[in-house]
Amino acid sequence: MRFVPVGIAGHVDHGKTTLVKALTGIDTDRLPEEKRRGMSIDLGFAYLDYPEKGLRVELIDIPGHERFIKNAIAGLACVRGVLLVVDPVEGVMPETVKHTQLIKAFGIYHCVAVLTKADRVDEETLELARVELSDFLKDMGLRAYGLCAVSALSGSGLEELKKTIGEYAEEISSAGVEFLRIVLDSAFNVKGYGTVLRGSCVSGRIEEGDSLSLEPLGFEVRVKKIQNHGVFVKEGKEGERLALLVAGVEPSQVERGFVLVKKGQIAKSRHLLVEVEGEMPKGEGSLFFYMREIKFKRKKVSEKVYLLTLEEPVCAILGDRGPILDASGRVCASYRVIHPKPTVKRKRFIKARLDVLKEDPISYFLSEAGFRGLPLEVLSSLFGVHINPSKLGAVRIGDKLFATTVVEGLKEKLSAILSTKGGFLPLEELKSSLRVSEELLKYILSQLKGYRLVEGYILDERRANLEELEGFRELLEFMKGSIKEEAELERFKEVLPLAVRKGKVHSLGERLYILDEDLREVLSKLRSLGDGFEVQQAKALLGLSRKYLIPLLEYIDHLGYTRREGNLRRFIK
Ligand SMILES: Nc1nc2c(ncn2[C@@H]2O[C@H](COP(=O)(O)OP(=O)(O)O)[C@@H](O)[C@H]2O)c(=O)[nH]1
Ligand SMILES: [Mg+2]
Repeated sequence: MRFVPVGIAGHVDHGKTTLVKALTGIDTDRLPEEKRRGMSIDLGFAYLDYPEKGLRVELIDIPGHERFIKNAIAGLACVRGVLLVVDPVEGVMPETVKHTQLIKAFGIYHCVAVLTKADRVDEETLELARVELSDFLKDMGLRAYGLCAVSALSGSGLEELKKTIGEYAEEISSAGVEFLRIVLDSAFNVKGYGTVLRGSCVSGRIEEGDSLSLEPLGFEVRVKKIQNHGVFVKEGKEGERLALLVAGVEPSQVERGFVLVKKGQIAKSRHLLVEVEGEMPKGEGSLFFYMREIKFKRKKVSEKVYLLTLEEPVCAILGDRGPILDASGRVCASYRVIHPKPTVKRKRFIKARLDVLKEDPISYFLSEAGFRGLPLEVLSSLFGVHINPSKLGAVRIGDKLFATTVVEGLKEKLSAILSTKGGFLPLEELKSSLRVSEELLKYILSQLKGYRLVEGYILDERRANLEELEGFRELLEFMKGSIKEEAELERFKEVLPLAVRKGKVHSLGERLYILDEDLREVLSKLRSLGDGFEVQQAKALLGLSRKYLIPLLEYIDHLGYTRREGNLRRFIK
């Protein structure tokens, strides 16, 4: 079954709640206060089934009174379509206008228009109202899928409206997002069972037993049972109203607008790059991220683009939209996320690449990541879908992606360095001076002809005598584990001085040599004897003859690690 969430918008008392009841039999004014005042305060949820289409329209009734505008915003945050309800006697009213602006702020540019209370007006009034409403929609840039006149009282027009809603919902495409996001609107405790979280599944799917991450808290919660409108189901999916029995959180810890995601899918971020339509608030501002109002600080990047720092992190993806409110709570603009997780926040960097960001965001993300590379799952997280790396035209090294331009640039830089500095360049040194990862450096080297990596050194095959390089490697291999006499190293006499110069081998004097790593091991063994030691102790520990031991200990003195005090040597560094 497909689920399409449709919101019911319109001015207070224009007949939204009555219409939902007439269509579905469900009374969405369930709070005692709503009953007493005869007015919707919070959101109401009902549904309309179209079994022949395999479709359930999830209806979300919102309060029309201006005092509850924030509940109305929350109600429209997760819908994919709208019924815009107008009373033909009153016509378009202030909340009709505000709700229409809100719908657009959330990126919806269509609706089914409904004139209610048709029993109360004559044909002529109805016709006038029809004209007024359709002009209004045209002015607002909202496409009316249909314009129906109904009476909830007499039932006239209801069948036709139901049919129209079904056809409308059928036309509404999926959000095209694979990763799960369930936006929560309430949480409560059911005696004997535990915490129930209710919300709308914006994208993705879940199954019983899934472990989810409750954001922004970061709590892990486990889904024990799933319901859709009071019926147990094994899985939940896009568009569906869900009640989840969960373990891992108390109802009091959950606030409206918290989001459930799968671990490692949509990462949260405190920063968003957004494109804004309308007037940014002069002073303090807030935005609605789905059902949640969050204050932000801003940095202007260009006429319409802002870098926002949110008071609370959100799990956003590219293309998320919503309204922006000023300090008085008035909706004054709308935003569209053009980068859900900017890592480079310098205005100049962003501004220079705005066109790229808008036209080819992947290129932007790759160039933003630069030498660090972009892990594939981070890239996927920005879009909310599994990205296929083979189609990107980027360079893939391990689990990271690099822009081709970044790799080419580095290649040039490295060639230039190597051609001036020649062979025997330590990889470590290059890694830190270029600030690139070993993986990337090795990849580039493998692309450059004439260079090789031997024992942590980059060797220029054209300049260095290859035999010499081999000898270098063999020397290090040969010396492993023991002190060697010069005579033993006869066949390495060409490369020995180089090895000493590079610090790979130490000359102890007395024509004795030791590998750097072996010397370090000797030092750490000696330290195990405590602050100081006698020659006898060192001899027993290292198992060396005096012929080797004395020059070795004197060399260590010479390096400043130890000082001789009579029979004793003390560590001084
Ligand atoms: N005559 C008539 N009254 C209606 C109709 N629909 C709603 N009403 C009345 O209009 C008032 C407001 O309706 P309600 O559904 O609460 O409006 P909402 O604020 O938009 O949810 C109530 O008194 C309803 O009984 C209708 O089709 N015909
Ligand atoms: Mg109502």
